[in-house]
Amino acid sequence: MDFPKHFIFGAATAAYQCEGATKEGNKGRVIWDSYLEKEKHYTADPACDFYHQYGQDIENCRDFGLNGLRVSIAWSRIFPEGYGKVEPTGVAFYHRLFKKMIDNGIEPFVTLHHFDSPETLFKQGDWLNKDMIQHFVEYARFCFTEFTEITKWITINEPSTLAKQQNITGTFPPNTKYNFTACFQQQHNMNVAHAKVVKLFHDLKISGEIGIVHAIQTVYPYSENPSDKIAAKKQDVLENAFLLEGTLAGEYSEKTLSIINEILSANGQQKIEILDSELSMLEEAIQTVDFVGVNYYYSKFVANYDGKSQFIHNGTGDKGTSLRQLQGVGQELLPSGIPTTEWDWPIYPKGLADTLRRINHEFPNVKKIYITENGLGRKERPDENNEIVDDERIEYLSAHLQEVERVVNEGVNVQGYFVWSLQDLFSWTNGYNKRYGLFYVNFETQQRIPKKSAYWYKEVIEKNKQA
Ligand code: BGP
Repeated sequence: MDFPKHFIFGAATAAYQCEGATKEGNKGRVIWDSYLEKEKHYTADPACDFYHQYGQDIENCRDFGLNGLRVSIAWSRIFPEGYGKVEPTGVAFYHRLFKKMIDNGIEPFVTLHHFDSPETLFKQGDWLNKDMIQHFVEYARFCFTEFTEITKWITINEPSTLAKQQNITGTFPPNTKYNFTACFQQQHNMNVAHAKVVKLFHDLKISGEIGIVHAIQTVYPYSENPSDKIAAKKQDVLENAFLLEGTLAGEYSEKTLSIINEILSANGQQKIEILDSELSMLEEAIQTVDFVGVNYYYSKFVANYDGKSQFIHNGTGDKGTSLRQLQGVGQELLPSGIPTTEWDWPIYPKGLADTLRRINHEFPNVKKIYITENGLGRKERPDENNEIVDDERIEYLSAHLQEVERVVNEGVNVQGYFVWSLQDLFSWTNGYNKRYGLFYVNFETQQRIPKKSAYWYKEVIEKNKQA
C-alpha cells in the first residue's frame, strides 16, 4: 500500500473509554457514571487505566511506528460542573499527556466532546438545551488558549451516533426511544455548537487546524425497488445528510429538510426549530473549517418498512440478535453474501470508499479528510503462548486501508488513518467483551500485549516510510 508522504498512521481513543480514574483529580461526574452504576454490570473504572498508564501506551505507539493518536479531553476534568471553576489537576494531567505524546513523535489529535457531557449539563437537557452551546464554546475557549501545544482540534465526535442513541434507539442515556424531533433538534444544535467553536478558533487566531468527526455508515437501498430507494434516502438523512450539510456545506438543502418533515409527520412528531441566525453561523463556519474526520465501521442496507418502530440492540455479541426497524424511515436488512461481525455489523469495505467519494463530490469546501476511526470489535483472549492472533482484524483493517488507498489514488485528499482503538478499552453499550485494540489489555493487571494486528500495522507503516 502506498500513501502520501506525511500520511498519519495513527490510532484512536476517547477519554471516558480509556482513562478510568473517574473519581480522581476532582473530576466532575458525567452522564454515564450514574447510568452505568444503576443499569449495567460494568463501569468505566478502571477501563485500561490510561490516566495512569498513558506512558506505556504512548511508548507502544512510538515503538510500533505510529505517528498520531486521537485522544479526547474529558470536559469534566477541566470544568467539573461543566462551567465556572477550573480544576487545575485536570489541566495538569492533559499537559503531561500531550507532552509525552509530542516528546515521542506522536501527533495529538484532540477531541473536545466525545460522548461525555458533564452531569450538571446533562441534567439541564444536554445538547437539547441551547444553553449547552455557549457552555461548550467557553470550554473550547479555555482549551484553545491553555493547550497551545496542540495543533489538531476536533470539536465533536459523532453527533450522529450521540443524537440517535440518546433519542431514537434508547441505547445511550437518557435512553429515550423513537423521539425523532429530539434527534434532529440535537443534530442541528450540535452543528451550531461546532460552527461557533470553529469561528472562535479562527477569531482567536489559534495556530493549527480544526474539524469535526462524523460517523458515517454508508446507506444503500436493499434492492432496486423504488420504495427501498426512498427508505435508504430517508435513513441517510437521519444518519448522515443533515449533519454533513450543516457542517460541510454550511446550509441545509430543501430536499433534506423536506425528508426530515416527512419522517416527523409519519411519527406524529413536531417540527424542529432552526433560527436564521443559526443558519448564518453554519455558513460562516464552513469558510474556515480545516478538515473532516470520518469514522467508518459498516454500511447499512435499507428496505421499505410500514410498521411501528422496533429496535433491539445486540450488546452482547450474540450474532443475529438485533432488529432495526424505524417507523417512517425503513428497516435494515442484510443482502446475502455480506459477512457480519458478532455484533451484527455488516463488513463492507467498499462503503468507506463510497463515503469518501461522496464527501469529495458533494462537499467541495472540504479541504482534507482523516479516517478518524476504523476497526473491528472481537471477543478475544490470549492463547496458550500468550499471543492474540487476530487475523480477522488484520483482514478487516487491510481491506479498509486498501479502499482508502484506492480513493487517494483517485485524487481524494485523505491525510491520515486511525485504527480504533489503540488498546482494548471500554465499549459504551457492550462493556469489556468487545475488544478493538491493537494492544490487548488484561483489565485486572493492566498488562499490555501487542496483538498480531499491531505487528501487521507496524509493517504497513514501515513500508510506507521507505516508499
Ligand atoms: C464509535 C465511537 C467510539 C467507539 C466505536 C466503537 O462510534 O466514536 O467511541 O465506541 O464507535 O463502537 P462500539 O464500542 O459501540 O463497538
